[in-house]
Amino acid sequence: MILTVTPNPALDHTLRLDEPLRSGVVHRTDAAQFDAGGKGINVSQYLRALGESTLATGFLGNPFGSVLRRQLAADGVAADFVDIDDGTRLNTTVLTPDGEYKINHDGPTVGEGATESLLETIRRHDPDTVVVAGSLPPGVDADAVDRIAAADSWEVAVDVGGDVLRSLSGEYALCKPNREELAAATGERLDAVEDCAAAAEALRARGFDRVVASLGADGAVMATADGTLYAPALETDVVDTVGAGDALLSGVLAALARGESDAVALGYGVAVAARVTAVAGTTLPGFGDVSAAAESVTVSEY
Ligand code: TA6
Repeated sequence: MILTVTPNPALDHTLRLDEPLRSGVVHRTDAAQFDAGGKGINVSQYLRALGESTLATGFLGNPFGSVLRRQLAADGVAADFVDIDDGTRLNTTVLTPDGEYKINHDGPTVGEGATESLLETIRRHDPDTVVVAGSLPPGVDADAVDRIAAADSWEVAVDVGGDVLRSLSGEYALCKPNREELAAATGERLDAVEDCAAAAEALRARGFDRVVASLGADGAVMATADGTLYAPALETDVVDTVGAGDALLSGVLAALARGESDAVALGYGVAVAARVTAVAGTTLPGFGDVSAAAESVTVSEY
């Protein structure tokens, strides 16, 4: 079972406009949706849709926390969150003809003792793998992530900000930075894929068995003890990129959990991500033939 920890969940509000954003103008739209969000929650949503056993936990505060609980229950995603006094945040994405605008709130302050409650919750569910994904809210720092990693024999995968990645000191099965997070974690300027591949290998040497870097339209790389792999992005009509990195991580973890090789896992993750970018927000796409799509991804040694 893959348990996801979302320290800073969000209610994702996605709006679509037919015109560019302009200051001083009241834009109107009827294209708006609300999704339970936050990276770990998205990973559990995708893992469940891919047929993997998963449970979502983290910190939730009302009023939006109850909206997320209702939505996850309606989606059939097993969840067991730790209640906090402050309110869960709202993240907003505005889709316009000239681009995608994302505004992510810092999130609620998480009080003392909440991390211990979270560890008790994780232990109660006895997971094989724990995924800590997304930003850390005020009151939760890299030490808390290291405590989760060291608390038991479960494997830990992380998808956290570059500044947090740089501060981790534990041993991790996998991390999944995007290009910006990889640059922040390594202090390198990263443009070309080969720079990202080298940076992923450098980061791997700092306590991560695998570093999977999501590179958007440039695809993804995976640095492992046996070398670095590259997979190009699958051609798709991109609606928005919300959840793409979470989908890549979900596909890689699902394939590894089934005993697949690193190369097969990377190709599968890229195929899952392509499905997610073809729908708005973190709406669940169809994953029926994603295995066939994954076979069309050419994974090569970098
Ligand atoms: O990757 C998509 C997403 O998880 C959205 O659900 C949105 O809430 C955002 O990313 C949260 O990321 P953050 O880094 O702010 O925790």
